[in-house]
Formats: sequence, structure tokens, C-alpha cells
Amino acid sequence: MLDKTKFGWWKSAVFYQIYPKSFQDSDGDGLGDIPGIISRLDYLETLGVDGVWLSPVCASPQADNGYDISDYRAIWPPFGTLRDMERLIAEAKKRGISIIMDLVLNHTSDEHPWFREALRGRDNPYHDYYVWRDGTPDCPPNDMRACFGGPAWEYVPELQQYYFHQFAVKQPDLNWDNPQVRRELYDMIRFWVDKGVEGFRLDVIDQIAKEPDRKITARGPRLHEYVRELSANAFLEPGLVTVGEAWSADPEEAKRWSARDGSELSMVFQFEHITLDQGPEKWDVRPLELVKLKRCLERWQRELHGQGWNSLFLNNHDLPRIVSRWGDPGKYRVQSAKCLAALLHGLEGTPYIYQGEELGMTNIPLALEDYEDLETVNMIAERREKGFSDGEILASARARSRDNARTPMQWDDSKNAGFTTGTPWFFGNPNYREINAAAALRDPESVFWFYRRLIALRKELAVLREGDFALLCPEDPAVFAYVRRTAREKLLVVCNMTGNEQAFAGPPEFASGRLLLSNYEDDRKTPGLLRPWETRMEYLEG
Ligand code: TEU
Repeated sequence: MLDKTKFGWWKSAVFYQIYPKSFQDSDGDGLGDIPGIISRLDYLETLGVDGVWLSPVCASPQADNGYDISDYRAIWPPFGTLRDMERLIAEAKKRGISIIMDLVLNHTSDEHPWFREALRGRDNPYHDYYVWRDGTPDCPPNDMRACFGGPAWEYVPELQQYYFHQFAVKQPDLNWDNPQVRRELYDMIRFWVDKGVEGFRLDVIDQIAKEPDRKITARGPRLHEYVRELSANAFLEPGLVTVGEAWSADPEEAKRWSARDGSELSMVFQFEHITLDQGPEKWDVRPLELVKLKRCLERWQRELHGQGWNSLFLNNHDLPRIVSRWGDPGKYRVQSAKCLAALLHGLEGTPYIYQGEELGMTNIPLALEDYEDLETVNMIAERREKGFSDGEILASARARSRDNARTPMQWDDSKNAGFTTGTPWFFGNPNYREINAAAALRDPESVFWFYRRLIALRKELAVLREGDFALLCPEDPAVFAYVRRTAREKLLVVCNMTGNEQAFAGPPEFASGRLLLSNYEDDRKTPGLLRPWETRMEYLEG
């Protein structure tokens, strides 16, 4: 059992991300909810995870599926009540599972009372909670664009001012230069800590110190000053685990974010590896060059070893399903899902599993009119405007839309995959009849039990938690292999990242290694050869 009062307990832990809207509905309204999550805690305990990162559950008009909060201390009614949340925290704790809440501190919903007040006048005490600039309807302060398309400035005629929004128009940016804003947010965080929340994921935390007059959004000059103040005022307990979403982070920055004195956060989500298979925009799909991925992960492992702490992830609610993106969703779906899992979980850092990843869930082939996510809907309109064909746009959406990750969790082969007895809020993947948790639990060779073994190994093997990293065959375009080492242990992780047989001669010392894990039932090892998507973890002691 991990001592979660101690700083650093997360270095032996594995976390699971739940997108509440799509996880489990309990009352038949077609929306996932907190009682539904409670009903699935035994499943998560079987998997063996130590914590659950909940995407936002607070009150919200749902313009961005909850990342537009209108009341930080209330639960969105279709998700349940504060009492349900307290019950979830207690029931999860009984099973050794910490609840990690998603904190959206960069912006609120435009329906938050603070913003409603701010609109009432320039001298309203809440006006300066947001970022305003004088202007005229046809002359915004500058030409900054929002992440979801369109200008980053929205004009309010009654005030003859623009407000700044890095994301949707309905997500006005909070003004972090205002100490009263910071104080309100720290108090809110303590409200949740007092309810028993044991960690936080911090939405776009690297964008809070924006300076729009200088067109600065990420890594603003006062960023780490604000994060240190946030940590000192809100993350008081050494055992609170905090993970910041930082698209702009490089290894140097990540060392600051995960400073070992606890002065900032526990770790960050960095995205360098996730952007290797795209062009100027994420919609410009490019093939993944494995050598680039190997170089990227090797750098992050080497630079943070003993200097900071990595998060490890390949999936989340904003990303397409990795088995469709870098694996094989067809013939070798199970092998490739396991291969990608071993690649990630063999690294140093805290791994995150996104709901359904442990089943090898795949992307969903939607029609253009079916997309729900506002980022995708805006892209479709923008690219049609720019003259892209619907075929090109559909290919981009199917490959990269966030909606790929937001299809309902596939629990069994009954109607709606056991997600709801009502009409699901979003399309379910038709492959749920083959890919579902009930089938996985019955099949000892399923992706699920492979993940459970990986999670258990992290607690068993010090070399997984603290070993160094040495990349093997760095220029091989098909095989990802590396060795982790401590003074007493060595671990070899080998991944054939293709659907073809590949030659691979591992380090001779591992000839006498113990096979810990493989994704072929017969575990047969043909010296010097790897089968399609074959992965193996081999262990040496002494
Ligand atoms: O995401 C921040 C963010 O930058 C991503 O939305 C990114 O722009 C996009 O996914 C590129 O693929 C966080 C949350 O994870 C996301 O769900 C929210 O929509 C966004 O912030 C605004 O809160």
C-alpha cells in the first residue's frame, strides 16, 4: 500500500483518466455521472490503479464539455450532487484510489457569476477578474487567434471593450495579474482538499500568465512566480499530487515544474512526442517516424532522470486513440495495444491510462455532420472556407478529432455497450460487441490483464521506478528497444512497432534474462527475430 501522505508517492503509482460524460450513466439520461463512476470502482480496483483523474465535473453550460466552469463549488446536476462527489471520494479511498480533480484555472465560463458581474460595468469589482481592452467593433486590440479558431478578442458593445479568450468565446480568460482572482482560486482548491480530494490536474497551466499586448500566451514572464504562489497557498500537503498540462514544456521547463522541493507541481503533461506526426496544424496528418519518437522519449528520459519527474501518456480526452494512431486497429489490434502499453509503462515516470485504453478501444469513423467537439466543428467550417475538400477534412477529423476519445466506454456487448439504458449523448463505437470490458475480464490474454500486470510490475520492480534509460538500436526505423538499469537490476523492453517480422539482436547478457511479459501467448522467443507488433520485457538481477 502506498503512503499517500508522503511527497513522491506518485513515482510508484499509475493513474486512470475518466471523462465523466462518457464513462457510466446510472440514471438513463444518456450522460455518464458520478454514481455511475462509483458503480465501476471495483473494476478500477481490479485493474490496480492508484488514482483517478476526473475531467471536470463542476457546474458548466458544457460549451467545451465542462472545461467552461460556471460554479467551481457545485457539481453539474446531470453528473450528480456534492454528496455524490463526497461518496465517490470515500468509496474510492476504501479501494486505495485517490481522486484527482481537473482544475480549470485559466478561464471560466461566460456564465460564471464573476463574468456576469464583470459585464455590468468597467468599475464593477469583478470587471478586473478578466482581461479587457478598449476598442471599437472593427478594431480589436491585435490579431491574436483563439485555440479553437477565430479571433481571441470578443467585443462587448455595452462596454465598448473586448475581452480576451484563448479558447472559446464562452471561455473568457481570468486575469491572473489580479491578486483577488488568485486568492479566490486558492480558496476554491482548499474547499476540494477539505472534501478529501488528493490531487489535481491543472488545465493549460502554462497559459495563465498571458500578456496579450505582447501576444504572449504560454510561458508568460510571471508564470513560475504564480505557480509557486499557487503551490504555497493551495497545495499545502506534501502528498497532494499535481500534474500540469503544459503544451509548451521542454525538458528544462519540466525540471522547474517538477522541482523536487515541491515548490511547484509533481509533474507536467508535455506534448512533444504527441506532435511528431503532424504538420503545421494537428489536422495536417503525417506518418510517425519511429526514430524521431525514440530520440524524443530518450531525451525526456535522460534529462529528467534524477532532475525532475515525467508523466507518461499516449491517450487523453483531447487525443485520438493511440491504437488507431500509432498501432494497428485491425488484424494486430490486441498485440499493438499491448506493444504500445509496454513501450510507455517501461519508462521512468507516472503512467496515465485513459478510459478504454486498457481495452484497446479505437477511433470511431464518423460522418462530418456527426462531430460534436467545438474544436473539430470549427476546423470543419474553417477548412471548408479555405477550400479544403470534404474528403480531406473528413480524413483529418477521423484521424485527429477529440471526439475519437469521447465515445462512451464499452462495458459489455449489450445495447449501448452497457453505458446507458437511455439514448447515449454521443455515438458509440459499433465495435463494442467485440471490444468491451466484460469480454476482456473473461479473456486472460486480453489487453486489460496485460495492463494490470504492467501496473503491478511498477510496484514490484525498483528498476521501473528509478532505473536509468539507455536506448538500443537508435536508428532502427521499426524496433523501439531500451534498457533500464539500477545497481542491482536490469530491464530490457523491446517493441516491434510494425506489422512485419523484424530482426533484433538484444544485448547478449539478456540471453539468461527472465521473461516478465510478452504479447504472444506462446512466449516463444526466436533468437534474433521479432514477430509483428511483438513486445517483450526481460529482467536480469545482479
Ligand atoms: O486543452 C488545452 C489544449 O490546448 C487542447 O485543447 C489543444 O488545443 C487541442 O486539444 C489540440 O489538440 C485543455 C483541455 O484538455 C481541453 O479539453 C480544453 O478544451 C482546453 O484546455 C480548454 O480548457
